[in-house]
Amino acid sequence: MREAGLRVGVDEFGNLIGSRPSELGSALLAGSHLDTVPQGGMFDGALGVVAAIECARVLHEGGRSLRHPFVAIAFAEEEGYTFGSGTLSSRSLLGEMPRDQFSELVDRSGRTYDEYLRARAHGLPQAHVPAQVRAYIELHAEQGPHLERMAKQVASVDQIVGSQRTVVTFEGRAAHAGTTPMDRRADALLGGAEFVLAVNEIATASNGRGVGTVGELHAYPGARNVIPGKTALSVEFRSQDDTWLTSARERADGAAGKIAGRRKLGVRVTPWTGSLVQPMDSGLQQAILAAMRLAGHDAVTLSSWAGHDAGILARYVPSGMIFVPSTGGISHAPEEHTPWPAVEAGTHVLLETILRLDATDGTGGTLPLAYAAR
Ligand code: HGY
Ligand code: MN
Ligand code: MN
Repeated sequence: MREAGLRVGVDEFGNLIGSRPSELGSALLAGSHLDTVPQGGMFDGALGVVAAIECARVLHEGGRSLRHPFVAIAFAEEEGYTFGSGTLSSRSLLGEMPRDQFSELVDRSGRTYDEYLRARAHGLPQAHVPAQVRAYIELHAEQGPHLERMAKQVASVDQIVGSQRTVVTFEGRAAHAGTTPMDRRADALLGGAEFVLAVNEIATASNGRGVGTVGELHAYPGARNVIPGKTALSVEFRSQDDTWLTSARERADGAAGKIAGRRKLGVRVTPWTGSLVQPMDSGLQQAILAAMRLAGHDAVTLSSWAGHDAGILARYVPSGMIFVPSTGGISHAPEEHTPWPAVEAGTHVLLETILRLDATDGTGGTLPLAYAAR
């Protein structure tokens, strides 16, 4: 970031910020997230961060100044793997994760989010994201098969998928795996296994309107010779249709209750959380499509089935996304890859979009920053 002419700092939520001042009030933000999932690939998130820095470098080395301040940002905890809460750093930044809950979010080692943030010793100056923002643009891998199948290198995003998430816990009775007859068991893992299939059935029956996943399933106490007394499952549904999400959630609640009743298990469903389908700013979509045409690409628009920080910022300031293909549609896996020509094409379109937005005076928006230290 420094070589690209940016002043570097980290904010209190761990977001890495590279700033380039200018005379106008509202800033142009570009970036993505630096964290990933276990055994993830090297494009999800990181590509958008590096592309934003590359745009700053090209402007810096070309001696090209912008009317708007430019900020390259790397959000810290978008995947939500550490504390089980996605887009955590951007939601903390915007006050959507209340500070009084920081000590309730606990990582696998038992350390709270609060302790984690206090312990950060990056040795970099404190920085803040500016409140007045002209636009936020995120370049990201599509993470699906469409662009590759269409043989296109770049697309504008029209909306980001809605989601509903919860944790379902079945409770039975831990007992000896050898001495307990089959008809005297309250095996919580059987309830969990049946529920995994119920989630899959709800989503499969939607004929593409929605998807459903149980990504984590823990059996307790988790020993070869103990009948699980408890199982906890992560459940998530996603859809471009908010109505379907509500019905999927209701059907999952019903299935959990039925399975527990039939198997004489206890069941708890933690309050569902999630977000509505989030449209991208139409003005930004037009700017991205114009930049694509200028760079010689067909105007292609896709919806995102992945969540992004752009989906959070879009609630407050004009936000847009640029997609590049994922080879084989694979992501959240070590094989994740985007062909280099598409990386270049996406970064070029990002730069063209930044220049286009810089030349015009849009309304922009104000981020409700939740910084403590001013
Ligand atoms: O889960 C997602 O869609 C994103 O990768 N965090
Ligand atoms: Mn991801
Ligand atoms: Mn991502």
